[in-house]
Amino acid sequence: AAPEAERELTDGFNLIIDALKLNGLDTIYGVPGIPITDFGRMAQAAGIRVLSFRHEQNAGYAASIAGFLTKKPGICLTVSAPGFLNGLTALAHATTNCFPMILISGSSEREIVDLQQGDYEEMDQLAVAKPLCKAAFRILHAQDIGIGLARAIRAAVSGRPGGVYLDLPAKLFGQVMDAEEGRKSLVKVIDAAPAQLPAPDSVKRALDVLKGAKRPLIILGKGAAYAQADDEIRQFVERSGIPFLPMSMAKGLLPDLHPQCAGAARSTVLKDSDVVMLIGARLNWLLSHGKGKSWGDQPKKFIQIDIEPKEMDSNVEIVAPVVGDIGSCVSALLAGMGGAWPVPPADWTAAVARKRDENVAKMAPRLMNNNVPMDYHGALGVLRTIIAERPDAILINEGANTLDLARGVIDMHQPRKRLDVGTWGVMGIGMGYAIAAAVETGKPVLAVEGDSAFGFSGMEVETICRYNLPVCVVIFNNNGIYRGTDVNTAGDDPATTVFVKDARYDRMMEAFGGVGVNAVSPDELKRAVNAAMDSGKPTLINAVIDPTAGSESGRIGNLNPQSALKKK
Ligand code: OXT
Ligand code: ADP
Ligand code: MG
Repeated sequence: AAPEAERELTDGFNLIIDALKLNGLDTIYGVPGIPITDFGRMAQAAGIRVLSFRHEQNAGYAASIAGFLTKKPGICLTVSAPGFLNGLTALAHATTNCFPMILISGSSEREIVDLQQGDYEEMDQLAVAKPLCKAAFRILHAQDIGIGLARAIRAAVSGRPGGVYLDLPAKLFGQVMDAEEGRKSLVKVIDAAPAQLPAPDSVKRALDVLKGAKRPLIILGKGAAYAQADDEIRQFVERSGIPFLPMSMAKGLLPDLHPQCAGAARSTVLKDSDVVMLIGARLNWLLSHGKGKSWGDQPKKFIQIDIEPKEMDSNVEIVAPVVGDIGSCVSALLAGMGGAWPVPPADWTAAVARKRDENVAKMAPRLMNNNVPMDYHGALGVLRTIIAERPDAILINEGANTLDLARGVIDMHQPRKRLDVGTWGVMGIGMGYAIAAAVETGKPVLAVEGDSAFGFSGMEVETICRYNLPVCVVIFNNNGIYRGTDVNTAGDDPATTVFVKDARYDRMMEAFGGVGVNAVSPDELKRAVNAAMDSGKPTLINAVIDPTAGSESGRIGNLNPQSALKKK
């Protein structure tokens, strides 16, 4: 053995960096501070892209959507206790939405934390994280870094993807070990998300049910978009001839203008279908749990394709569960369809098309209005054209009216181009998603934001300018949450849902060197967005929207509890 002085050494800092790189994890979204500042510097020096945010929640949302877009776990890096907690919302969000992500957080001294002696940023982070994520691990020894990261990667991406917490106590970073042994301790994860083939019986059962349908429907969810089995899904839908309904983030998986798309006939297909095949979509609140008024009174049979067996029968009976990864399941279905597959009855497909065309025709004139101030439809009509002309741009969308109306108006043409509030309907994903979308795909990004929604992550416009990202933010500024017109009749404070009137969000962008534009008409909006998309310069457009135009909670006002004691 070489004498001690000549031995090549490595340490926790370097081993974590090497382990990340070995597994192709080349981007970190985070906020620096004790005990991870030097780690971030060293990672950057070692060629990892380290994007430094203004708040960990936004870095976390960025990591979560990076996971959705790439099928690799998005990495978020935070400091102890408060930084960790700021990132935790995003970790829980990733888990809820089935996005693979790893929240790596520095933590304080175990000995002090466990005796609750009041260390700097003391918190038992592992215990706090555990109920909110898919798995949580702590690494205490440098020689376990390789295995620890391998476990985190597998937990995040295999089976149903989700958020994983990785706890790295401050002391770990400086731990020294022999470099050669260190290299040997690293693990390159082989086949991190192994294919999960469906049982042949389950495939046959599903096809039998589908074949017997008179009014079949396919619902595509964001799990189908995540799976990146775009060709197989398209072939299956087209060979079956069945109308399909995309959930919000599955829009564009097949183009919204596809002749079989039933997005604009949503109520009709939910009510009148007799067999519904779910592909990577859960029967949660967004689908009214598969029962009740929106599903009509016709008896329904559900077929469900999902990688998570426990998802079956979660809300209603699933007569044909197909458990496996979507690529494998859809391929097996295609193989099982054989040469001749009966097209669905023409009266059904014609009825769906009729309803769709009716709704599209009803909306068309509203999209061309040139009202000043703009209403949602006038402004969205312009954005819809811009996305049609730039189908590879990524659309980020949050708000209430701004979300619900944009979802309906803006057709998507390619898979994974629409990223929005997801399963929780959460405000605050906007700027984090925009940053990660630009970084991970290199495509131009258009973020369409309610003025309230934007406020949850607005400070990250500095981050967008700092990294000079091709992001155009359009704020639908209607002076508040849902509508900008509430008044408080009981005192001088403004009503709880309104903001400063006629605020100029565009000036925020100018403060950091980006382009700011105030747009009051659809024409001005169109010019400004096109200029931003052409130049790729960070741009923020304050789109002035009629404060009376929106409705309470957008399309989900029915979820607001009502007081039985009406206003006095
Ligand atoms: O078939 P029918 O006839 O029914 O018609 C349907 C379609 O067929 C048709 N359609 C079309 N017609 C023509 N052409 C086309 N192309 C077309 N496409 C579709 O249109 C109708 C409607 O279709 P849709 O939308 O598909 O169907 P529907 O019935 O709406 O679907 C139901 C749902 C549930 C699937 C759908 O509505 C949905 O996905 N909803 C998601 C809702 C959501 O998640 N909302 C966000 C949360 S709201 C609230 O909680 C907010 N907060 C509180 C808060 C939150 N969220 N988070 C945090 C951290 N803190 C607080 C806040 C603070 S929103 C909010 C801010 C709001 O203010 P902003 O200023 O930001 O925004 P503004 O409202 O703009 O002011
Ligand atoms: P949406 O909100 O679009 O309806 P959900 O998030 O409710 O979609 O559902 C996504 C579903 O997709 C989850 O149940 C998840 O287990 C499943 N899923 C995710 N990835 C895959 C995959 N590769 N193969 C099969 N199912 C998947
Ligand atoms: Mg608003």
